[in-house]
Amino acid sequence: MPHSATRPGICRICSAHCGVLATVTDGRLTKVAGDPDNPMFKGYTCIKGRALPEIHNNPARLLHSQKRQADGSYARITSERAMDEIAARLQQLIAEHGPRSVAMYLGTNGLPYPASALMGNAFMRGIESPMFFTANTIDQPGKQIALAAHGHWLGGDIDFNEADSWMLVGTNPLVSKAIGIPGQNPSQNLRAAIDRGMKLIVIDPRRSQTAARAAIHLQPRPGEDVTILAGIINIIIGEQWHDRAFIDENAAGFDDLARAVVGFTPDYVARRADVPKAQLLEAASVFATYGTKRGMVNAGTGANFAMHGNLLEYLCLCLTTICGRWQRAGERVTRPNTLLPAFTAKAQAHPPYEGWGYGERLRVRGLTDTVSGMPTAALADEILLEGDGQVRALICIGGNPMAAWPDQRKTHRALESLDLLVTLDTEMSLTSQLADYVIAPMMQMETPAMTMGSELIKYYTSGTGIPAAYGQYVPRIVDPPEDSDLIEEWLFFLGLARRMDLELWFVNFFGGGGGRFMESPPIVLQMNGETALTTEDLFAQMCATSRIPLDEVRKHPHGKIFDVDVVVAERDPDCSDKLDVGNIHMLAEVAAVRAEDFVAERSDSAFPFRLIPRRHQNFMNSSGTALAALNRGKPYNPVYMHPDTVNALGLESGGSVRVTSNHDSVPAVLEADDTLRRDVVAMHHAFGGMPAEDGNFREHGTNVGRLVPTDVDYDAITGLPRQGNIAVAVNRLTE
Ligand SMILES: Nc1nc2c(c(=O)[nH]1)N[C@H]1C(S)=C(S)[C@@H](COP(=O)(O)OP(=O)(O)OC[C@H]3O[C@@H](n4cnc5c(=O)[nH]c(N)nc54)[C@H](O)[C@@H]3O)O[C@H]1N2
Ligand SMILES: Nc1nc2c(c(=O)[nH]1)N[C@H]1C(S)=C(S)[C@@H](COP(=O)(O)OP(=O)(O)OC[C@H]3O[C@@H](n4cnc5c(=O)[nH]c(N)nc54)[C@H](O)[C@@H]3O)O[C@H]1N2
Ligand code: SF4
Ligand SMILES: [Mo]
Repeated sequence: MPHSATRPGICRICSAHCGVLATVTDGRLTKVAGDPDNPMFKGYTCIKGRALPEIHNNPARLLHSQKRQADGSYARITSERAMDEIAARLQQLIAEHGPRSVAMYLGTNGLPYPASALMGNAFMRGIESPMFFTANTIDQPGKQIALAAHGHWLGGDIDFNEADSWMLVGTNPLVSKAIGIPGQNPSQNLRAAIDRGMKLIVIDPRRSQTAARAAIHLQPRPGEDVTILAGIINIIIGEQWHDRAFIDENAAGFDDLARAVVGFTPDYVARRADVPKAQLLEAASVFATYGTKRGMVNAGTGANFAMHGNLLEYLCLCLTTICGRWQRAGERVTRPNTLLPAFTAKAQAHPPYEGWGYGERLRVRGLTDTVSGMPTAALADEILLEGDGQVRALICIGGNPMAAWPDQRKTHRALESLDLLVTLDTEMSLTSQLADYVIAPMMQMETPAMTMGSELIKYYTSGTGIPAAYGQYVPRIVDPPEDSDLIEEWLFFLGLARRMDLELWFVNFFGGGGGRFMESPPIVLQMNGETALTTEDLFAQMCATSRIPLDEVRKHPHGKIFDVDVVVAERDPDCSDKLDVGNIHMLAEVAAVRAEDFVAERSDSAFPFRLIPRRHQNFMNSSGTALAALNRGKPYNPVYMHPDTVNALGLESGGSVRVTSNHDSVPAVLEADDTLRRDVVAMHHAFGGMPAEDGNFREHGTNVGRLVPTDVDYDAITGLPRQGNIAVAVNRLTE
């Protein structure tokens, strides 16, 4: 008789952190399903979470760490031996070239393992290298830049579940679970909101799954979100729909903002963004005046990638602030923290602070450290550029630069030129195929888990993070496969630190990624010398100041929404702090956008289409694309195009095309999709093989990063290159 047991678990593939039920049969994970007894998720999961058994038991999964041999092949190495060799090599590099020669990159799979990100970051502090990078600066770094320029509202966000209107700009939360609509079953959250009477406004060049359910869907040209938001702010101020009392008490710079947007008249915006003027006016009116006037505005990757991401995020905050859309004194605190510390929410501003231009200077493009972290799009240059400070070793945790970084050819050259590349990855990813060592880690259900990481998402911007005092902790659910040698990632860094005689100390959760602002002081962990630490010990320390003690959360294996009844306090009587809606850098950029010759910018007939990003329901970036359970026989990412355009070009859906930008060109499979504007094409990123393997695009898809240069159109503060609204041509593939 097979022995089977089902227990609660937490899927951490994405930031929703769904509470699930995991079945282990004879030592193998055999089923993951929704947990009807979880009070937050009520049985909800998505296809990715349900594929966790296939993900764990994937035949391509690494069960042993790998070392590259002289002939380029890989052979097993024990994790102990790998740590010995890597520690010795790092020590040598640091002795010869200084600590800056060692860099670390933390990718999206840092999220499932909070101890890993923490220890990786502590390791970098231990060797005194400033070169700690995360995926954040090729994602939406404008969120932290904008918050630094605008300040934070200490009363926190309005609850989506109580709002009457909401505006989403270039985000598709029904798929991404990431922005705007709470990711804990977003479809259900949206249905409940619409049933209650909420009017959702979506700005997206594509009729996304979310846009299809909106009361108002503006379907503009891509890259015009700043134009549209400036236009909406201008309409609201012109109609006197802003919240004068809130602004007088809490915001500075209103008159400057009003002057800056005055040129964005409805006629101008309608013409430039190619949206009906009446619809633009309606969007402004619904957002500002409908119902009880509750609701916020959030932007996602689509809008952030099209240039002016910092300003875009700043205007989202300005629109929210001038309409007074923050939680007020006496109202319930929307995200009160559970495993994070308790804090006092107050109806007042935390003033703006320095967000960029400080700390470590990169040797390229005048970039520096920022509140959003170090500019990852410049890391390949830092590896390739010879001279003092050159990066010679890279440790890559749960990320896939070869799939996800801009300019794949440059990334390839950079990674190949390193003296030492170490990846921590569950498979021989595209990046791992270039590594000297690939460390095989335990995954998801083989490690204890908690929901603190999902709570932390609230610091990325408004609109995300768990909207209740919810928490869950689960111990390890399944043992690692027999005969495997897998290591928890944080123990790898501890192992290196011990060998290198480093003292480790912790100051924050995610280093640069989440910005510098937290309501409560960062947690400082204690390392007790040689004493054996477990993940549970580390979690206990991370939770030492939790609002709800970890021991209490642990008593509720299916997760619990705790009875935390906290309201926003009155502002301090002596508080004179203000939010800033008139930041001079941001308003100068508004003027620069207004001065752009948008007609000339689009008149290059060699590149008649705009390529935009979109997420795939079944994959988390590059993870899972090769798994049959997720790709269902379609392991590639097509280039989606409106059927009328397909016909006009004389092409066929399913045929092969070449997509060309001013930087490079890639082959792809064409797929008709009538949700798009006729002048736009869309692709999922993080697919494709090595640059030399283009011919196999039907097997592994197409790398979008190949079309993206890092040094042509890029953000001067964060280095974020134009990863959306890319001018392209699409032609029949001839060779
Ligand atoms: N053109 C273009 N470029 C983009 C984007 C875009 O939309 N368009 N999006 C950007 C964004 S938002 C982001 S966040 C980045 C993503 O950039 P990355 O985070 O660098 O890329 P991922 O594909 O998420 O990398 C995930 C890696 O983790 C591995 N992995 C899977 N499970 C585990 C695990 O349990 N443990 C460990 N250690 N590893 C695991 C996978 O095999 C894979 O190699 O890409 C950015 N780049
Ligand atoms: N299933 C799944 N979930 C994921 C991920 C995944 O790969 N798969 N990735 C995770 C990661 S790393 C991140 S950062 C988040 C991202 O989360 P989101 O930002 O919500 O990403 P998308 O779902 O791609 O939604 C972006 C939307 O922007 C639209 N868009 C494109 N260009 C423009 C433009 O110029 N202007 C406007 N207004 N809209 C535009 C696209 O059509 C698309 O509908 O998702 C996370 N969740
Ligand atoms: S929504 Fe995210 S956390 Fe939930 S099951 Fe899907 S991938 Fe996992
Ligand atoms: Mo991301």
